Amino acid sequence: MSASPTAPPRSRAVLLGVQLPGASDAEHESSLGELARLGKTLGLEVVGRVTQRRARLAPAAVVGEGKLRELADWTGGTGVVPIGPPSARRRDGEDAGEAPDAEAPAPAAETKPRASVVLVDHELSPSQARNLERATGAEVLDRSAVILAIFQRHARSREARLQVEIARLAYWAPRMRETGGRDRQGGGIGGRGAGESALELDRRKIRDRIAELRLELAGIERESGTRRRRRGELPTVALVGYTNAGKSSWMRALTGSGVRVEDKLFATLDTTVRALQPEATPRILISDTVGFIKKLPHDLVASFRSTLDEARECELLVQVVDASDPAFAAQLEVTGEVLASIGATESPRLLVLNKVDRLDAETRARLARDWPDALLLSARDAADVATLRERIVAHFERGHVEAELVVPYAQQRVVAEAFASARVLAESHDERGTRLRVRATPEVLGRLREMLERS
Ligand SMILES: Nc1nc2c(ncn2[C@@H]2O[C@H](COP(=O)(O)OP(=O)(O)OP(=O)(O)O)[C@@H](O)[C@H]2O)c(=O)[nH]1
Ligand SMILES: [Mg+2]
Repeated sequence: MSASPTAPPRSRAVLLGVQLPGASDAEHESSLGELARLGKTLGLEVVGRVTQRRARLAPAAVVGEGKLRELADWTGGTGVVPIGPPSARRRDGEDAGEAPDAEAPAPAAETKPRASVVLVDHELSPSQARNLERATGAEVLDRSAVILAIFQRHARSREARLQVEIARLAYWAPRMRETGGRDRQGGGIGGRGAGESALELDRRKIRDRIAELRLELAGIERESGTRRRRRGELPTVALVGYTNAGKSSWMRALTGSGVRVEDKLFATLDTTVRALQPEATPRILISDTVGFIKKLPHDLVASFRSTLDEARECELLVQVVDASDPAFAAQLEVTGEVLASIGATESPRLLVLNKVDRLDAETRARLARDWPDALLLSARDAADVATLRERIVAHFERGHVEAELVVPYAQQRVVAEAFASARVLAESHDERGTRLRVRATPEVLGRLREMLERS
């Protein structure tokens, strides 16, 4: 995989994870794997990992003293927290439930590539982050910081950039004093140094800046709200799901649009809306938007609220999940939680177990048994694309009824109207006029009949 063009070249990272009592080995493994992918998406080369089973995160520096030294071995730091709040001076033995880790010892220091970044699979308090930075001499990023940095790099539109900037300032404001001892203007992966650095501003200024950005964002949101209302009559389908599930691939397949598809996390940040192709009557709009991930930073969800309005205000949610990912059930849960948190619980949902082309027949059969209401599909299969299109069209035609209309030749306006607002199943001509077999809502049929009677 090539590094993203904006990433500093060849920065190396080491992962730090604690396996807490509630987490199974598989969950722990999949969470670290995801963190590694997030790191790669940022252009980092993940060279190692340090993990520990603990009853809880160590309050001072996440892991115990021994593990901290192992971590510092990767980064070239001292492995000890020099000075800090009282909690930093606690001895390791006081932390309940620490068990020795059975993993093989790390390779000798001379043969190891040095890492300049530590990615931590947990939310860190500002002092934990500072302690880890002091002990490792490396830049320390927790999950939220990594996700924010990816969003910052992938944001394209003015709206997405404003949303990310607000979330980023809100995240870094309480952390700037705590981590401000080292100067890495412009050099940091987490984005503290880039552009208008949070370090340069005090907290009050940050609050002012956030207020200013919110105001600007509100202006843009009013416009997009207007845009949504203007197309309000047309039924809309929102593609939602975990990041990298294949939403944009389905967007391309269903609408023929050239949206970005990448084997990257958070490739899409901006909402795209296009008509379903071949067109249905009336037209059906499909929207593709930002993906979800576990532990999505709160500030980010809050600032992407208007982007996520598409998911709240649609008539049908198509929830896409990567069925070839062993952790897909957990991803479905996360998607459900985020949808609930933004209030998108009313729209009917269609579940697509995607990427089934990667599965063997046996696994497919098992999934079909376990998920009887889901569609097992591949965005790469033309027949599957036709299937989903039909299901979407059928969803909107549920309340539709079939009828026959005879339109005298003097009233061809009604024929045009029928083609615009109903699905025309058959058309023939005889001495009385144009004979149409149509499917439409009772309201549309009523309107067409009224037009015929009026003349
Ligand atoms: N084999 C296979 N790969 C797929 C399928 N659908 C998508 N992919 C691949 O999965 C990766 C992610 O696809 P995207 O469509 O960008 O996923 P997304 O859900 O839009 O991801 P984000 O925008 O990053 O949240 C790409 O490499 C796609 O080519 C599928 O049905 N089969
Ligand atoms: Mg996408």
